[in-house]
Amino acid sequence: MPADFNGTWNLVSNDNFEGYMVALGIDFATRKIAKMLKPQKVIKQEGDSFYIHTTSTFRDYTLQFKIGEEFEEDNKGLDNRKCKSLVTWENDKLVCVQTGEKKNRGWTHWLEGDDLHLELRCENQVCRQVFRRA
Ligand code: ECB
Repeated sequence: MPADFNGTWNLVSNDNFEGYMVALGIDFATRKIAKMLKPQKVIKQEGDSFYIHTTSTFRDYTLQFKIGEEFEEDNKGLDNRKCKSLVTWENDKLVCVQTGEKKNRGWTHWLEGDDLHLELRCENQVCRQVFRRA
């Protein structure tokens, strides 16, 4: 049985989001707003199909994918760069590699008790977010 990420999750901590956004080239004004946000994630997982909806008072982002199937990601409303994304299981972690203009770009999700962890990577920056079950 793979890990079950289904549910609604609220951000409780966000370490080095600033560094991650700088690495993505997000402008100062947008970063100032973005780092105040407390996004919520709704995750729907059915077999190998995932729907991850990240919402905030400023911008929303929706991602749908199947494990092991590469897809084009547009990062609309984020940095707006296109990349090729591939999500796979590494034990109970969900690992996404985002191949494109930015080196070492990707993210990893895993569960720890009632918490959902998300590590966001770009170039030499790592942002660590923790979400708690709503
Ligand atoms: C959508 C809420 C955050 C909106 C931030 C707005 C502007 C900042 C621009 C770029 C920063 C880059 C990423 C924002 C961080 C989180 C958004 C979703 C990250 C993501 O790809 O999550 C994955 C894994 O849950 C699903 O897409």
